[in-house]
Amino acid sequence: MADKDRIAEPWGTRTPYGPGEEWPVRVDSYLREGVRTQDVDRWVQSASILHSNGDALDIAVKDGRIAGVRGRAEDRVNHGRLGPKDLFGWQANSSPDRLTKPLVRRDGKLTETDWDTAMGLIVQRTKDLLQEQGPSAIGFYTTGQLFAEEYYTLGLIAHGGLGTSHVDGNTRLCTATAAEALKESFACDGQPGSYTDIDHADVIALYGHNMAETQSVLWTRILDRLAGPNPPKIICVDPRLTPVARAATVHLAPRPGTNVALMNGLLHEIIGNGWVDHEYIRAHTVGFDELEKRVQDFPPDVVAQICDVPEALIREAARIIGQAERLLSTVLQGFYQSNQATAAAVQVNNVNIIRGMLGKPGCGILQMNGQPTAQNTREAGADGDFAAFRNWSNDAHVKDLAKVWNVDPMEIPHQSPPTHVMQMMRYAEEGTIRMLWVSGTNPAVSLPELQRVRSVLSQDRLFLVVQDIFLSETAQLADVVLPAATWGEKTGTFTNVDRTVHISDKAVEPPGDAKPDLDILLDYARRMDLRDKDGDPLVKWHDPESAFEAWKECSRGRPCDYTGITYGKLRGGSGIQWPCNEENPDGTERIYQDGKFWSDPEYCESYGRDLITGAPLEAAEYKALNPSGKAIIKAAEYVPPHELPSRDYPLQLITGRTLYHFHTRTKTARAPQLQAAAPEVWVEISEDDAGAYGIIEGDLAEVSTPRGAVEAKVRISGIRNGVLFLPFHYGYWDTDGGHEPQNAGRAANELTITDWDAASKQPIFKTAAASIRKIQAATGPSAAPTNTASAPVRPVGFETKGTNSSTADEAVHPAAATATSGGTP
Ligand SMILES: Nc1nc2c(c(=O)[nH]1)N[C@H]1C(S)=C(S)[C@@H](COP(=O)(O)OP(=O)(O)OC[C@H]3O[C@@H](n4cnc5c(=O)[nH]c(N)nc54)[C@H](O)[C@@H]3O)O[C@H]1N2
Ligand SMILES: Nc1nc2c(c(=O)[nH]1)N[C@H]1C(S)=C(S)[C@@H](COP(=O)(O)OP(=O)(O)OC[C@H]3O[C@@H](n4cnc5c(=O)[nH]c(N)nc54)[C@H](O)[C@@H]3O)O[C@H]1N2
Ligand SMILES: [Mo]
Repeated sequence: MADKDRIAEPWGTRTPYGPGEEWPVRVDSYLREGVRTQDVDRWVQSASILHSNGDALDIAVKDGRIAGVRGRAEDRVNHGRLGPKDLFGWQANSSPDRLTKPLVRRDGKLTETDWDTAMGLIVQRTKDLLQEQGPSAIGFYTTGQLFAEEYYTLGLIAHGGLGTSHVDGNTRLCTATAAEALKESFACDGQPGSYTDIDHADVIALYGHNMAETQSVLWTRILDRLAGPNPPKIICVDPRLTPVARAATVHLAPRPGTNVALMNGLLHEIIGNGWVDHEYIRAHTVGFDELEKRVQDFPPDVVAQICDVPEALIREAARIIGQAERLLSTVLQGFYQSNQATAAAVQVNNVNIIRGMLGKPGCGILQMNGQPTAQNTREAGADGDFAAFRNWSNDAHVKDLAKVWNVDPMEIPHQSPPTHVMQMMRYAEEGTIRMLWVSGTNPAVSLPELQRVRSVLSQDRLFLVVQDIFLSETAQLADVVLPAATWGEKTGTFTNVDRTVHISDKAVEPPGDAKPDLDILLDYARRMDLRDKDGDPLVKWHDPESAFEAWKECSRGRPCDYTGITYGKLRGGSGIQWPCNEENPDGTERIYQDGKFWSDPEYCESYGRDLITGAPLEAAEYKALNPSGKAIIKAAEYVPPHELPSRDYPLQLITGRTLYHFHTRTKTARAPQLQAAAPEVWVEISEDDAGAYGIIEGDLAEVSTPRGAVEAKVRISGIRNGVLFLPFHYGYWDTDGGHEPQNAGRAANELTITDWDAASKQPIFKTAAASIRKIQAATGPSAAPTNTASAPVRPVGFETKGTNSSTADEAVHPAAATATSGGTP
């Protein structure tokens, strides 16, 4: 056992390994001060819920309270490792300001009440609205942070019970483009890559993905390859000098919003140099000719102009990608939340497709998820998708689901496309959505253009229900607040990016009267007396395991087939990758082997869309395009961002994350080690721009866009010229318990625009025109972390490190290959 300050060293000790070898085991653990391993009463199996990686861990329980966590050596995902959020984030569970009782608004004030009163109000309002207006009056806005069982129940209640199509998740802000890009290229959601591809790849390209900070354990796997023999080459596409960029063989730092131009440039070189697998293209794909034509307009010199990236670097990156023997590509928010999100993400798929690099060790695509359970929101249909990747536009699929649910197909709303959250906000603004039930998300901080969002959510005529574990910024605007039990206090399953399903067991009792989200939904269905077509209760399950069994039946025969998984099988060993069924009883490491896809017109989840207009393809159009189930190569033209720099707003603003915080910080700000590492908002600017604006490190600056202004201390970082970066974690809540309205002036989303990608409907959080001006001279450096993308270009007099209480244990098992690599197909 060794001690490590995991705030100063987020990735811990290197355990180098070579291509094709097993990633060594290193078990990380952290116990609350004063608790020793031998004091722990029991360990309860779970996985991390503070990102999409699915780090498996056990929860230590001491005297009925959570006392710490320890990574699971036997799990295929992390081989025992944990990141800083995994190690310290659980402390939020026992925060004294957890919600413990339902609240209802009386005379303008939120007042404690009992469950009967709170649920009675919600049920009465639902019934009144159904009578007055019908299901279109009611909307549900959920999350990527509950469990599969909960989403499946919510999807059934909303779609099959009430019959509303206003159902979406914050996954719209998060992974809508991941799902859409997979639907465009493979006609179905489902991740072609596996984390084990990192063990085999000779080139790993990360597009708009700061993996080092956002899936820190996955990055540890890459760091260990980089420290071993025959390391892979890394390509990084990001306007900031992130830890990924620092480790890269080639770092391309394009102008924000120019991803499609850059991708077309790379494809131009790859195709022009003949680095393509023509045999694979001919046998397994449609659409190559169109791509070849389209990218002709994007030679490196033209792309260099558009993206403001050196021409030689474009050629060099293309050569490395084009000559890779085993290419792993990953994509995240730098593409998904930027201009032309889906079109850009699809071009990454195209690179792997035309190189024939799919379904083989080291050859994968990870269209990443962000949130821990976002995959399940999509699978279960709680984001407007159709359950188990069924196709909304295929009547046979609607009938099939109606059979599973025992309802009339006509009762499942499928005539109009599901409403995405930005549209739901519009309907609420116009007054046609009159009840909105928000669970597990904090839109008053995370949606774009917050001034507008606050005014929509605080209207008198909107009945707002918020189901959360804290009195979040959003909960403060609610008419009814429902206290939820969370991770560690309830049982359920969830699925990470690479299709690995984990179980998370209940370790401790929730505080006060808080209830698991599943129980809240089951209670609502019962009180609403929702029935199937035989007059039996619509929701036929009563606890997590019976919900899981029902979900398995729904998934039978679909790509995300869970029928071979049981709670029993998930306990004790490693997580299991779907599809897992009779054919693949141990799960499936890689899908799309031998050029076989789920894109047959009768089977596929989606017929796809026009990448520029977002218009959906008709069944007949799709059949003509792809009659026999191949991969679809879709070209895209480059269209500049809608909001370009101007005289008043000469810079570009992008927003995103830091390693130490999770989203709106409701959990990480309550973990002292994490909060101390990134205590307040900052803005990143390049050294050249700082000079031009007469700004130095630590100055208080005002950042403005046409929507509003934010005040933040300046960090002079390695960000490219012309671009400003704001972390979006800081809302108007403060760790001292105060809710300071003046803090509204520090939330990045005061500045972001109401605009979204035409195909995925994902909001554009990463391209806005902005200006900056100094408003107060520095008294010291900004508090931004120094060991992440916000690292200063010159020393600022302090370095991010932890205290005694940030020391975690590391047990490296060098040759102890106890880890399993997941199922073989
Ligand atoms: N520490 C931490 N980890 C997390 C989370 C968290 O809040 N904190 N959240 C989780 C969730 S839900 C998500 S979705 C993921 C997100 O994970 P990431 O996508 O890795 O994180 P972001 O910081 O949002 O954005 C990634 C990068 O996009 C770059 N970027 C901005 N605009 C552009 C552009 O136009 N082009 C290109 N190429 N790059 C651009 C930014 O500089 C940034 O470094 O992280 C997950 N993990
Ligand atoms: N400007 C800008 N905005 C962004 C982004 C960006 O990069 N830039 N990224 C976007 C992305 S990718 C995402 S994912 C979103 C995230 O945005 P949000 O979803 O708003 O962020 P969180 O803070 O995770 O909110 C989750 C809420 O659920 C509560 N909660 C936690 N666990 C439970 C539980 O078990 N049950 C219930 N009922 N509640 C629970 C938490 O207390 C919290 O209030 O933000 C988006 N907004
Ligand atoms: Mo996300």
